[in-house]
Amino acid sequence: MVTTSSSLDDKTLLWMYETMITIRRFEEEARRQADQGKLRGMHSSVGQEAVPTGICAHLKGDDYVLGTHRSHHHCIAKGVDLKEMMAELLGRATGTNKGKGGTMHIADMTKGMLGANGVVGSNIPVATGAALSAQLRGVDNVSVVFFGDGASSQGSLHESLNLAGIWKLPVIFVCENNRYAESTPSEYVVSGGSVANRADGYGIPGVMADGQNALEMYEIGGEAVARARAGDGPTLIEAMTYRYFGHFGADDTSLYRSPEEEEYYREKDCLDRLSRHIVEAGAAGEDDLKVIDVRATAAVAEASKFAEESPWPEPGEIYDDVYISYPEQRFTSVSMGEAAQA
Ligand SMILES: Cc1ncc(C[n+]2csc(CCOP(=O)(O)OP(=O)(O)O)c2C)c(N)n1
Ligand SMILES: [Mg+2]
Repeated sequence: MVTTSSSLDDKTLLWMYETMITIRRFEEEARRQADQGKLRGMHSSVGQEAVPTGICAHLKGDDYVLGTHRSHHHCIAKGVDLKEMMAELLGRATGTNKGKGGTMHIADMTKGMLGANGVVGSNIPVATGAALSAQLRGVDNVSVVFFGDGASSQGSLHESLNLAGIWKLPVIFVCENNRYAESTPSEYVVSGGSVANRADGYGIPGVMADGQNALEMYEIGGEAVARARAGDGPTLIEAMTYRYFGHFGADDTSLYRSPEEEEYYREKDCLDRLSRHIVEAGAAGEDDLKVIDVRATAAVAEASKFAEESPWPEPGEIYDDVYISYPEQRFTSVSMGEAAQA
């Protein structure tokens, strides 16, 4: 068990608690909306709250985060507005992506959240590119990409690890190993014993973390972010975690995992452990934590109300913000055939 370091003050501890309880309440509400048929394609992050929270505690507003199909927790930890997120989930014009992205494609450039993405493994090179951009511009921003154990076997990770390794890019690769890719156990498909091991082949640090322990995520995240910011290059973190619910809403977990296994991980719940630590360390009392929970629940209820009362996008706007408008000249003054002959 990692203990509180001097850098983890009461304020940060309580920020982590509030962020994690907000994620959980948001996900519970999103699940209710999904059960009522108001949103589709929802992948719950309940159980995994500590991973992005411990890491994002070290990020500045203009650092970059990239996520996956299961990314509500990444967005909340990076400070994306709950109302705009819920509106996006419900497909409303007031959503982060004006209702055209949905649960799997939330992005908010103003918060450094460069995007969730439904294509497994696709954001890893994007995050590497964002880190390259920061390096070329000479700014100290870092880029963090979250991906799953399933994504860890995609070529996109290995190409990115190599490039980030040779150019010492300020990128942190965070594998959220929740033990399954849909119903496939990670130990069956991850060759070499662990994802973290793979960092050795690229000459960069690879670290295993207890993803159910917010304090440990904070410590390990802090070292990786400091390293990247100082120009010392990337880190690969494998955070061992667990999703409490199915891969998506209708997934029947009893087909591939036992109730005993589910119970085992629920007993290691990241929120329970963090709240126990906060009370034991004297950072706050149980009543204070209850107040934070009530505040988070109210913020989520307000987000849902805002989303439900928001307008749908206008049909005429369907192509707006979807395609890049190249300079007109490129397509109007020279036809493609003429351009090829030029
Ligand atoms: C390139 C690609 N292949 C397959 C899929 C279908 N798919 C969606 S989620 C998923 C499992 C991903 O597992 P993991 O990376 O462990 O993330 P988790 O769902 O556990 O968070 C798959 C295979 C996809 N979306 N994209
Ligand atoms: Mg997984």
